[in-house]
Order: sequence, then structure tokens, then C-alpha cells
Amino acid sequence: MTSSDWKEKIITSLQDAGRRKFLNTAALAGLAGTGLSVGLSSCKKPEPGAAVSGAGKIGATHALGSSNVTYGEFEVPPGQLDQYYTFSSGGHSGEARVYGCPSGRLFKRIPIFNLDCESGWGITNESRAILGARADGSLKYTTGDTHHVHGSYTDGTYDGKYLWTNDKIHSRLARIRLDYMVCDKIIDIPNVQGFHGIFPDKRDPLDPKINHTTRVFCGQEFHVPQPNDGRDENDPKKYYCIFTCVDAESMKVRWQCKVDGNLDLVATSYDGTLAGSNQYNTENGVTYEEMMSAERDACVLFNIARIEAAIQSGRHYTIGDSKVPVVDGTKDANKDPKTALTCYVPVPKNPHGVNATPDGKYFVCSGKLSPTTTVIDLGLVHKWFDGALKDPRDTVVAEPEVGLGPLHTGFDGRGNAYTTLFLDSQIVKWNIDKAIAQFKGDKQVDPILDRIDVHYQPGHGFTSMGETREVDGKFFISGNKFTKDRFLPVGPRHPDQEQLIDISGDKMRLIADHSVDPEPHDSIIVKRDKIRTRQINDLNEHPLAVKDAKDCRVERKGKKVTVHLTSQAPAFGLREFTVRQGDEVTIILTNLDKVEDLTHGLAIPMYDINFVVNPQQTKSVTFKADRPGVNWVYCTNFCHALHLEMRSRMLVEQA
Ligand code: K7E
Ligand code: CUA
Ligand code: CA
Repeated sequence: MTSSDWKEKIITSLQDAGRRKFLNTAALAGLAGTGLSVGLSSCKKPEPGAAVSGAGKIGATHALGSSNVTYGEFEVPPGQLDQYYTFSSGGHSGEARVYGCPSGRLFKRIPIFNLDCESGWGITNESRAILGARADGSLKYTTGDTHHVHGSYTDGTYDGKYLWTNDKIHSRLARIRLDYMVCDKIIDIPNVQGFHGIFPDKRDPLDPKINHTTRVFCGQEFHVPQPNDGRDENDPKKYYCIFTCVDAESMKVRWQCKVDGNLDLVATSYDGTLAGSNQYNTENGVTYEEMMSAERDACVLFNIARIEAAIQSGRHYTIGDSKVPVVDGTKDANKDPKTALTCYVPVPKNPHGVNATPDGKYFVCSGKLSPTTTVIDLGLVHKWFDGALKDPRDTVVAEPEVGLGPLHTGFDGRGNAYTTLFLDSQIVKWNIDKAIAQFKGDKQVDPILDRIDVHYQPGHGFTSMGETREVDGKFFISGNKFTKDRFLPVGPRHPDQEQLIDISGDKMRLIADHSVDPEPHDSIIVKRDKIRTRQINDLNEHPLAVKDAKDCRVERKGKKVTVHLTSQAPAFGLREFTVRQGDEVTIILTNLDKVEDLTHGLAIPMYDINFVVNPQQTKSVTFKADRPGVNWVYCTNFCHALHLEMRSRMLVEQA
């Protein structure tokens, strides 16, 4: 198909969807011209008199779009709990977030790659050890860009143990332990720039007894020379991308696989045998014009067992200083399907998003610059790897036209898929079997079942339990990138929005507008009974815990001073302590309170120290006492009727 054919197709679908003319004209201009301006200035204004948000009034019936929606049935009244957790990435805030679903209430922000003075993340020694320091003691990085959060699996569903998320900026993988909902590990992924897609495996392809996550796969979006040490800078044809496998438990990088083109999102099969990644830059372009020059890009599939066998047999190399074994997954090195490590399935055009259907059969890749989604049959992919199928393209079993700018797809477990349409500002519901029948030649069948407007420009879309075998088909959340008129204005920077859609019936129903901080990308909606948190820390988990108020003391070794301190409402274990100007002071604070939710804080004026300790938790900070004088060390977290009185004096003596 030539590029003018594509424009033709787009124009046709524009005419089909004539009611969004303004948007679509802008989109068309964007696609035909500069590309990057697509749809951005084209958000629809609501009809005069239409309810802008139906979420505010309990039980009231609002006209939302064309359908009458009663929000009351989804209201979570005071004192009631949500049915689901939504775990969300925080984009360039560098954090992750925990919401309730369907309420949309924000429960927690989990600091990861960012600094957070509420918890003391990036301030305490414990969090700094996780974040990683340079030789001079400063933090290695203080920014991050989290795009995707995914949970650990047992038996094809969430086991509530871990979440993983990526830092696209600095190519780091972070793990969150879900019992405390805190980040417990961050690692650097070597040889990689623009680490974007991420997905845990769902079982082991080699050992049938291992039915839980043991690997996390990571995709590289930006191609670079390898090693990236100044060589081949002006020769983009010699830039490559790398697919990385990390051990889920040890968080060590196990292996890497070099690929042609780039990697964007990542999906894994339910049987553990395959991982896949959509590629929008098979052109190896360095400008967006180059990156969108080909009619088709690809979804590359990784044969995990073969890659690990190749590593075992020593068919690998290393890059630069990195000791990680790398195998060659490029096309040239994998011409024979029977030994190939990778299979490149052609997919139109600059695809985005690859999602595994919960029946385990397919990967669905969204076309982005093509108005289509591509359904890849994983059984046929194995046939190709067996040598029984000649052309990788023969693994494609459907390619329905869904609308403009398809990005991500969620599933309901009833055979239907829900794809976000960035340019159309819609969610489209389509049936996978019908799409397959249509692709086979049945002209009577229309796979498109329903469309609903969202406000506006959705990116990620995901369903409740939708990435598990326990998919329940109740809710879809549309992660919208633009809001404009949907909320009270807060200045030029608008909040983003996650719109909640009821997908339990034939027709989708928009049931709530939830504002969210910029900029969530991906989320997962997890049944609440999958998550079992601990409400009190274990006093023994910190080796330096101050286990008794009687153990509070100041210890000096030369210029290094350690203050062993406890907190117990409404007092710190030491009412005052004295150090000398020039001392390097470490304060170790254990919260001896055992009452759930009885958190204390510790802040020191002029020393940039601020953190909290939860019941039975210990944290520490180290700083230089460089100015003489009185410093009121105070509790920052309202803990007691005498909270304001909960203070200690740090006396810094003149040197
Ligand atoms: Cu998951 Cu936003 Cu990084 Cu698609 S990406 S929208
Ligand atoms: Cu302790 Cu406020
Ligand atoms: Ca491309």
C-alpha cells in the first residue's frame, strides 16, 4: 500500500465519522503535513447545557453525551470501600499512584525516582541507598519518567507481591513491594536509552512447575550505538535497540537481546513462551519524518526458551564495560525460523501498544498512524518458529479498522476489545472473533460494536483485571491526555483525566470524570482482595532500630555523631541532644508506637531534613551540623493532642 492509499483510507474514515469534523480536519492536516500537531488543538467543547461532569452529585441522573447515566450505582458512599485498586504510573513526576476504583479517590503517591518530602524519599539514608549515590554522596539522579506499572503474577493473575515500573529518562527499573506499597529496589539497565515498555512474565517457559513471575522484560525505545561511547554517532544505521530480561526476585539483569528497529511497549504470553514488543521505528530514522516513512513497522516476538538456551550454550557477547550476556536477535542473524530467537511480524504503521488477550491466544497491536489494530495469533507464531509457516505476516489473523489514532487496548473476557483512539477522542469496542471472520473474507460481519466519546485524546486504556485470566469485564478507564474544559481551570497547566466507563453491558457508559495529576500513562485495575498490606512495620526489619526509649543516646566517634532516637506520642526519646559545629550527624529514629496509623515526622529547621516514620518503623538521616545554635527538631505529622509540643532541641555548639 502506498502512502497516498493510507491518506485515502484516513479520509474515508474521516467521512464516516463526520461529526468530529474540526478534530478530524486538524488530524488530517497533521497527518498529511507536520504529523506532530495531530489533533492537539482540536478538543471538542461540550454542548451548551450538557453536564460537564457527572461525578459530583450522588444518585443524580446526568446527560453525558447521548446516554443518560446514573452515577449513583457506582458511588462509593462514605465509609464504604472501593472494589478495586488502580495502580498508576505518574509519568514525568517519577512516582506511582494508588487510586480507588470506581471512586477515583487518590490513596497514595508512591515516590520512586522523584524526591518526596512527605515521606522523606530521597532524604533518608534508606531511600538514598535505593536511589543510588555518586562517589561524592549526591544522588545519582533526582528525576524519573514512569510510564508503566505492572504487577507480579501467579497462575495468570495478580499475586499482590510486586509492581514494577520503568524510568524512561535514565533507563532504570524499579520494584514496589505491595505489602508496604513502597519502592524497595531500583536498578540500572545497561546499554539502553529510553527504557519504555515493561512487562513481567506470567509463568516459566522452561519449568512447568514455576507458575509465577520470575522475569521482567524491558524494551528500549531509543536506538543508540553499542557501546554508546562516541563511536558511530553519525551512522544511525549502526544504532540498535536492546530487549532486556531482569530477574524478578534478585533484580539482576539476566540477559539482553539486540534487535533491529526499536522497542516500544512490551507484552507477555500467558504460557511464558513469548514476549512481544511493537516497533514504530523499523526505519532506524532519527527524525519523525524518517520514523514514519515506512508503510509497515513491526511487532517483534521473542522466543524466550531459545534465547535462554543460546545464553546457556555460550552464543553471546558483551557490550562495552557491561558484563550482561547479549544475544543477537537481529533479522540477519535469525533467518532460519527453526533456530530464530526473534520473529518480526509486519504491522502498519508506527504501531503503539501491544496487549495480550486474556484467553492467552493473541497479541493486539494498535496502528497509531494506521486506523487499524493488528491481531497476532500466538499459536501461529509458534508455528512460524517451528518452520511450518513461511511468512511472519501469516501470523496476523485480523486487522480491523477501528478509527483514528489507536493506541492501547483493554479486554473484557467476553471476547471484546476496547481500543483508545487518540485522534478520534473515542473508545471503540470491537469483537475479536468477528474481526478474525472479517479478515478471513466474511464481508457481512462488522467487528465494531460500540463507540463512546472521551474528553479528550485518550492514551492508555485498560479494564478491571484486564491483563489477567480473572478479567471481569466491569470497568474501563480511559487515560485522557487533554482536559481543557472538563475541570475548573487551574492556570495554563491542566489536570489530566481518567474517565471511568462501565463496560458490563452491550453499550459503554461513561460514569465519572476523575481528575489526576499529570501525567498518568498506564495503570492496572486490581481486585482489592488480591492486595494484602501490612498495617504496622516490623521493628526488627531495620538492623539499627532503637527498640527501647531507654536506648536513646548520642554516640561520638571523632567527628561522627550518631543520635539514637525514638518517637512515642507525644515525645521524642531525647528532649534535647548536643552536637558540635562541623560534626557529621546521623539521626536514627524508630517510631515505637504500635497503634495503626500513628505516624510521626521529624523535621529540622535550616537543615533540609523532613521525613516520617510509621509505627515500628526506623529511618535515618545524615547531615553536617555546620551552623551553631538551637534547632527545634519537631514532629511534622499530627499525632496527638500534644503534637505541636512534640519537639526536641538539637543544640549545635560552636566549634
Ligand atoms: Cu504507555 Cu503513554 Cu509511554 Cu502509550 S505510552 S499513551
Ligand atoms: Cu508526633 Cu506529631
Ligand atoms: Ca515507522
